[in-house]
Formats: sequence, structure tokens, C-alpha cells
Amino acid sequence: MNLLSIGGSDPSSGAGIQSDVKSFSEFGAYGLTVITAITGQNTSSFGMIEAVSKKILKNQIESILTDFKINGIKIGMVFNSEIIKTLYQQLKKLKIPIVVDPVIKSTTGGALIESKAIKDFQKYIIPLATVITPNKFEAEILSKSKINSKNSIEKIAKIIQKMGAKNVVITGIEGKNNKIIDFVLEKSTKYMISGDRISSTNHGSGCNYSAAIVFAISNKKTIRESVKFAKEFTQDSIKNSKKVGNGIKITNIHKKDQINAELSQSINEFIKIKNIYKNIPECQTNFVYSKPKPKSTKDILGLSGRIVKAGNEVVVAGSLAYGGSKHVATALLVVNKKFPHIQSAINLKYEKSIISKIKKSKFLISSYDRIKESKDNKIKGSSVEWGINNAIKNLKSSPDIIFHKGDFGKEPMIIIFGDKPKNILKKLSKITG
Ligand code: PXL
Repeated sequence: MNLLSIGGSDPSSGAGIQSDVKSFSEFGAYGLTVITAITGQNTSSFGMIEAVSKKILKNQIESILTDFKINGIKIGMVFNSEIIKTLYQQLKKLKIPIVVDPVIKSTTGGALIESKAIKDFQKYIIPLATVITPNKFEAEILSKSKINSKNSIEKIAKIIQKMGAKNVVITGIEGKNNKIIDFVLEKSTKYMISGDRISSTNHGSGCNYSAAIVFAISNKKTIRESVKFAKEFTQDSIKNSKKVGNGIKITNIHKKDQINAELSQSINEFIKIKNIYKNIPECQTNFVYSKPKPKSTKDILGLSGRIVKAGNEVVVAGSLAYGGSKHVATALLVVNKKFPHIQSAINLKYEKSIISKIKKSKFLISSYDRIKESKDNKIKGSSVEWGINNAIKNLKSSPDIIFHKGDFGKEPMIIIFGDKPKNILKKLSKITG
């Protein structure tokens, strides 16, 4: 995936296009840049700004658009009216998702847009936005209204939406109990997404947020999924912020953990397996990967949604999260207790043909019978633990596959276990197709 960041250069690399390239790279996307202005700044103070000429701005955009297929664009600092109008002319005909981060002031006090250019920003840049991500302060400036008891956040978001942005996300609203809320106004729905406040003055969090949104929407995620993803990513970058210079901390994108990277890759490979839709059960599929020595399902990464059947294809709904899976993660937790090297699992539809293939293979297979489960246990809701424990209690080495044939109202199921997600795919290739 190729993502383009159009914005200002920040030599501290905390914000602006340098920060976006770091974020895009973290997502596994290729980051391209078009510079609108050069700033002189560090973590303590903001120095000069020099906007680039219309000529070189146009030439940068043409150079990129004639060579690369761009999946998504983020617009950050635009500084003056000439840049705004040039961008509009160059971008208006594109059918690519555009995220607009309406940056007005830097944390260190620099004015990132001339006040006389705000009108043109409203007229030309806001209508380009698939999503616009103002913080509370920026939303108030763009709407020329204060958020207070008379003017709700929704009212302010509607004013901005009327200017032409398809979706409006107002970030950083103080909620109760130390929560920070993002308000989302889509075309015909509105909602809030809440997260913990992480108190740290930092440089870069706004850029991280909008960079994450452009990645997610370009990846065909819904607005709600994209906002959740961006919130999590930004919180993480603030938690990990680092004092690199002498002034405020710079948000820090720590490398996506290995567990996440490996599972993401295997899920991407899984959904591309030919005819795999035939192996997806009614209750859909989850694919999980655990940290070493998991204490609970919170240490196990899984999809907050599922891998779901869509006609003859399968698609990923939701995103990866620790604690994202309940059933498959619980099954893995039980197996891992006895066989600690088993850290990954996937559930598939029970098919007699697969079972007979498995029986002919060298895989260690075990099963349990849900009909034998006591009523008390069923009521307690610990069927998975009970079943898996039953299936492994006499095993001397770790199972490759555990299945059960279902019960009244319970779908039969196969779970494949392995040390790593990629080894699960290997096992899978021997028993399907
Ligand atoms: O975070 C907003 C931002 C965007 N772009 C540039 C910046 C800043 C904040 O300092 O310098 C170039």
C-alpha cells in the first residue's frame, strides 16, 4: 500500500511529514511525501516557516501521481492560500480517500496556517476530506463557535460537515473519570469513542492519529474501525513517548510486537487460501496467537471481530486485539497450560471429510463429547475449558487438532493448534483442499 502525506517538514521528526513516514512504515505501508512548507523547530521552540513555491508544490504532486498508485492521502499543514488553492486544483479530481488534519498551531506555539488563509481552507480543503480530524480547539476555530452548554460537539461537527467533509472526527474531548473522548459524525450516524487519558505533553500525537486513520480507511476499514485503530495507535505512541531533545517528549512508535506482526501476516495468507470459505463455520473463525506464558485470554491476541464468509470469499471483520477472542483463546489457554510451546490456534468447520484426512495423517488428534458434559458445567458456561481439558488429559505430547461433534444447539468444531501461526497454516494445507 502506498500512502501520501502532504504537509510541512518538521526537522525534529516529531510531527509533519517525517512523523507520517515513520507511522506509515510501522503499518507496513510505503510513505510518500509532498512538502508544503519548511519549518525550523525543535522540542522547545518554534522558529521560522518558509512555504514552498506553487511551482515546486505542483511538480512534487505531479511527480508522485504520475508514477505511483496512491491508496490514500493525508493533508496536514498547508500554511497559506496559494498552497491551499494549488492543492485543490491538483487533488479535486482524484478518487482516493483523503484525510484532512486541520493543523492550526503546534504544541510549542507556532502558527501552522496564516489566519487569513482559514477561509480558503474551509472552502477548498475541507470539501476534499473523506475524514477530517480536528481537535477541540481546531473544531472551534473552523466552525467559529465555542463548544459549551449552548453549542454541543455535535452541532460544531455538523457545521464542519456542512463545509463539505464527509465524516468529522473531533478528538480530545475531556470526559468523566479521566477519559478522553472522540466524537464521530458520519453521514447518517454519530457516536463517541472513549479511551483513557494519558497525561503527557508531547509532540506528534495529532499526526500519529490522522496517519493511522488514512491507513485504516485505505485498507477498507469502516470509519468506526479506523477511529478505534487510530485511538489505540496514538495512545500507544504517547505511552511510549521519548525525551529525545531537551524540550517536550516526542511520541514514539515502538515496533509492532512480533506476535502481532506474525499473526497479521498469517491471517492475510489464510484469507487468500483457495476455497477456504468452505472451512468457515457458522459461528465464523478466529485465529489467535499468545504471548509466552499467558495468564489469561488478555495475553492472547485475536480478532475482535472474526474471519467471516462473504459469498465465496472470506474477509476479516474487526481488528487484532489482546483479549479479542473468547472461545478459541480459552481453548488455547487450556492447551498452553499443559503444553507451553503451543501458542497459536484456529477454529474451523467440522467436516467428516477433514476428519478422515486427519486420521490418515500423522497429526495427533483428540476429541471430546459435549453430550457428556454435566448440566452444572454447562450452566457455569465453562464448556470450552471442560472439553479441552478432557481432550488433553491423557495426552503425553501436544495435540495438533481437537474436535467435538457438537451438542443440542452447539455447532461441531475443529481447532488446530500449533506453536506459531505459520505452522498452523502448514498443518492446514495438509488437511484441506
Ligand atoms: O502536529 C501538527 C503539525 C503538523 N505539521 C507540522 C508541524 C506540526 C506541529 O508542530 O510542525 C509541520
